[in-house]
Amino acid sequence: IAQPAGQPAAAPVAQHEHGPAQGGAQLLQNVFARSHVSLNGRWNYIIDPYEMGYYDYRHEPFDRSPKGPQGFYEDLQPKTKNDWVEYNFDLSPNMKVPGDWNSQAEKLSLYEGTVWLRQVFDAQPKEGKRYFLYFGAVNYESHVYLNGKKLGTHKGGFTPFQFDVTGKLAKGRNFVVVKADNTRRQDEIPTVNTDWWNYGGITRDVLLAEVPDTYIADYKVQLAKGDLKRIEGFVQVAGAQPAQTVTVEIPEAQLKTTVRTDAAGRAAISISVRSLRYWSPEDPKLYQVKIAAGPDSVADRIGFRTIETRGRDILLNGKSIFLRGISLHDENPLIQGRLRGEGDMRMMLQWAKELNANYVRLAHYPHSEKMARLADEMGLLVWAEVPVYWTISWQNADTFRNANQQLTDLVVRDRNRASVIVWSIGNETPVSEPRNVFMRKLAGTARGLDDTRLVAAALEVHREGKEVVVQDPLADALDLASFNEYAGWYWSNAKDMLTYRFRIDYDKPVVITELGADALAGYHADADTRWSEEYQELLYQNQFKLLTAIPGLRGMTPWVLTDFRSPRRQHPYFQDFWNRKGLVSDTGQKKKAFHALKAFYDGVQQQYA
Ligand code: GCB
Repeated sequence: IAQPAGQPAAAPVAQHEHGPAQGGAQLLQNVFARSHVSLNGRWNYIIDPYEMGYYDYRHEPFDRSPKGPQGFYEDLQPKTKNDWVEYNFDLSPNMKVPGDWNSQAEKLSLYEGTVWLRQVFDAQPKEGKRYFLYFGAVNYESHVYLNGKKLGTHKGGFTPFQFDVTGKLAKGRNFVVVKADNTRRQDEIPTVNTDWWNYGGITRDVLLAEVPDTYIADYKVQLAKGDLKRIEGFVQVAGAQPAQTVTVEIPEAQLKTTVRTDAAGRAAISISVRSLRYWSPEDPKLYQVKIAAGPDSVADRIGFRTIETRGRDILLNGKSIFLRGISLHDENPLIQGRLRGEGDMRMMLQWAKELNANYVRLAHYPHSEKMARLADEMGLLVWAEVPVYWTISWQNADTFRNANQQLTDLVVRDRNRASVIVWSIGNETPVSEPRNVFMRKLAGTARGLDDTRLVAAALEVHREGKEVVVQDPLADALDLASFNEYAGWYWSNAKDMLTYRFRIDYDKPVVITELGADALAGYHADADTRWSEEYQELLYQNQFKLLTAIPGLRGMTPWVLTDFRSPRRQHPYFQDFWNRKGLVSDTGQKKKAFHALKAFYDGVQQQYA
């Protein structure tokens, strides 16, 4: 949730289609295509476990009242030999942005708390232009200051936010200071307990974007739900004169429409389609889409496809498909840390391609916008998720607002991506009435913002004797019967699991969101021995036997593409802070189960060809 400085913490729940008026500023659609300067690079940083750069000795924040110059955001330099200043960014170490801090300094590897980061940059602001300071993601809570003045705060480690800095930039030298705090808290999203590394810092791009004073703030250009013959959506103009004539053009498809926005800057668009090459994993065709309004124009690359369910089928462009998927985290197994850029992302998606996957689950939080764009280009369908994971504070209204905002920001950011077919509102959340209410409202938000995709969640199973049962009151609000099941690992074992069978009483496509087993790459034993590659391989083979007996099975994303770091994984030999359920190890070695899954997917592909 982005809050401007000096505003109350509770923002209204945003349900309207063109995105919320965020605390900071409404997100600019497709920011990377705008005129901008990158603020990526080396940022000086100060580790501040006691937050002494934020609070005075009475624990009052410096930035709430004129208390004097001790807040680190002022970036002070002593002017005389007598000046008292107890910090110094220039003399402090630096780290790469984007980049999590844990992987950049030994001291920070297990750190959870506040780090201050500062970047100095040059600007030449022009009259008649608007400027936005954009952050792709900062984990978790950030306070942002420009030239010593607070711009606002933001919560949520994986969604973008921005501040309108028009009129706040100096000609010449400027400095931006970010207080990033990755402390885990029960009432936040995610909560204290997760099975992944709590990487802190500015983990995605930072840039300063320039747009005309009247500008295209947002748009959606997609096929209408279930209609291969109509492109629908909207354009939202903002700034000085929001009432504008807008054109949306797809030159290669010879499509064009001109509409007038209303006083609030909004225009619905509807274009009938003669012929299009529809986007699919086999043919990930992207068209250049040009949008112009008054002094502004922006171009995007957009694919067109429909996605629906009918009974137990998932229809892509009207044809039944099977989701040959794999789950992945936003983490590089080879070089510690979050994925740093397109090269890292391509490596991950290339491994998925080598599995003969047509689908990825980007777990358990929004991955980078670049990842979704890469999936568009490489032809991979995407399940996108928010970190509503395990034991959230279901009854806390602020917690809900936060989850709802993170979901909103994800949907607004990615709703032009053909690859994204599922909005996931959470993972393994324990059934209770407050949870059902919370999650149903999230499902409503996703549908309200985008009615052209599926809404789902990774549910859980329980066992009744030898039956594995999927029964969740939330299922009615979802498009898929999608669930995690760890047959052979957290219950039963790789052999005896075959004595179970599934009972799923929903007339919906069944998609297994997780299954898996830990294996230490290179550890070979018989298939009865846990942690061995042979055990993991047998478990996969027996999973295929169990799962193909489910009539509605239409896809799966086993857990997980690569080994990943987790503080919960304590076995000193087999784990050592690694979750070893990867099909690819932390040295890039493919385990036996990788090949088993690929062989299975090759067979499935034949059936669905
Ligand atoms: C799960 C979670 C996932 C864990 C995985 C595991 O059910 O959704 O985040 O990492 O199990 O390995 O236990």
